[in-house]
Amino acid sequence: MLVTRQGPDRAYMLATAYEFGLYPLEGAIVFLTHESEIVRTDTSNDIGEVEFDEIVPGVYGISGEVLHYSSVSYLPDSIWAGEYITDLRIEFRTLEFEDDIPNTSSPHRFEPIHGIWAITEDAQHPEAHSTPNVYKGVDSSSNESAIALCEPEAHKFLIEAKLKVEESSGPTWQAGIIFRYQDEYNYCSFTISPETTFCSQVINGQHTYTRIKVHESTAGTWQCLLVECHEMYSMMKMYIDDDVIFSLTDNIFTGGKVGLIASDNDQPSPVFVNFDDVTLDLTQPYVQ
Ligand SMILES: [Ca+2]
Ligand SMILES: [Ca+2]
Repeated sequence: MLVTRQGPDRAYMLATAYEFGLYPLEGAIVFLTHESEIVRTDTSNDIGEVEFDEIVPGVYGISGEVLHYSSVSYLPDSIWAGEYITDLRIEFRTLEFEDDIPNTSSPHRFEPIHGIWAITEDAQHPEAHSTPNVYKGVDSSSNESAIALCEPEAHKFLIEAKLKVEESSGPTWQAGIIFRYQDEYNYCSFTISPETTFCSQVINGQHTYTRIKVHESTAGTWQCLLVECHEMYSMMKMYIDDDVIFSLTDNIFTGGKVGLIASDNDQPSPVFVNFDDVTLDLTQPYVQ
């Protein structure tokens, strides 16, 4: 990128927009703000870069927006005369499904594997999720679960998803996050059900609960599930609404895809699950 020569009384900033903490993101609109007013705007190029030159020293905030992702903003900070900033990261990590085509089964970065998936509307509880669009998974199959996978391969990662099981679902529902997905016969999952939460392994098609905990979940209520997998691919923590539910070491698979699951546990009672605000970071966790 061509760098304009700066006067000593001005500053320069090069920032890079990232998707999932890892992939440079083109087309992000980045704003430089001063006292809540937008003073400069640039759109990220094909390597995710935005550039602001000849900046008058002062206190500036930075915010960004791009198709499919939650907007981001960073607290105002001082930019000094003569300062030359090149390492600023603008992180887009949360998919809101608001910019996806209604009824599509494959919203940005997602692909359904089993079950029926579609972008639909659920405008209720606007305080709990980005409205109106959700990514709905339906399982009414007697021998498989509804699964949708997120596109990139994940080794160390953080994935968070909000979900609401619809009250019309049968009583045997299970819903949550899958990870380390190799194929439909080999993966791990973290799921909730009406009275219990589970950490599971499916190996060569054999399903085993590796952790079980009593935890009530109510259909019709939004909850937030999070799985993080630490360095060395083996330390895992799982959370519901910020409470640690499971903490374990498990090196059964060293990588794999992450995704969403809705299941009726092979009962003749369909399950409908609305997922929203899926956050993925492939550079996490930074700590521990
Ligand atoms: Ca949404
Ligand atoms: Ca099923």
